[in-house]
Amino acid sequence: MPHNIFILNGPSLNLLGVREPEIYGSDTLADLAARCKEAGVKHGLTIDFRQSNHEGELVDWIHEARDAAQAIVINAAAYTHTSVAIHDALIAYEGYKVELHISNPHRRESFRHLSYVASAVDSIVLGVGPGAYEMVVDTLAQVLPDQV
Ligand code: CA2
Repeated sequence: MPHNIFILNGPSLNLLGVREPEIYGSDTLADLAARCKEAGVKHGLTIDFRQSNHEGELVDWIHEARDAAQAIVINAAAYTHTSVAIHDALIAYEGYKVELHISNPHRRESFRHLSYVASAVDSIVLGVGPGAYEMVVDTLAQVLPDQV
């Protein structure tokens, strides 16, 4: 079976490419999903790319990943800075975990400087822009143990 990767996106990321292109770029979330899936095909990884505006739904998906995915990439968006629930769900997930942000929250308002996700993940990618998504898929192809 190929490795499966859940790429989970939090609130308002459905607006990517529609507003604030100076911060988040002009790609839509559908563009990023397509590029991640292409990268997945190249590496023999399956990509399950999702977005929700609801904290509990993100928690449910992290729980689902326990039996369904070898890695989680999560851009929890604003919940990054508020959600103990997402932190706890990630702690309970035993696969490889990556926190991703399109912008660098540390160069922005001080309320973005705290991440409840950071202490629950293996790796963090910040400030690379929208290309971070496919970059992380390429990196996971190297990091995940060889498939049997
Ligand atoms: O840089 C990132 O990826 C963020 O996770 C984006 C979040 C923000 O709350 C984090 O601090 C950093 C915001 C996502 C909202 O996305 C929008 C996209 C286009 C227009 C409006 C919002």
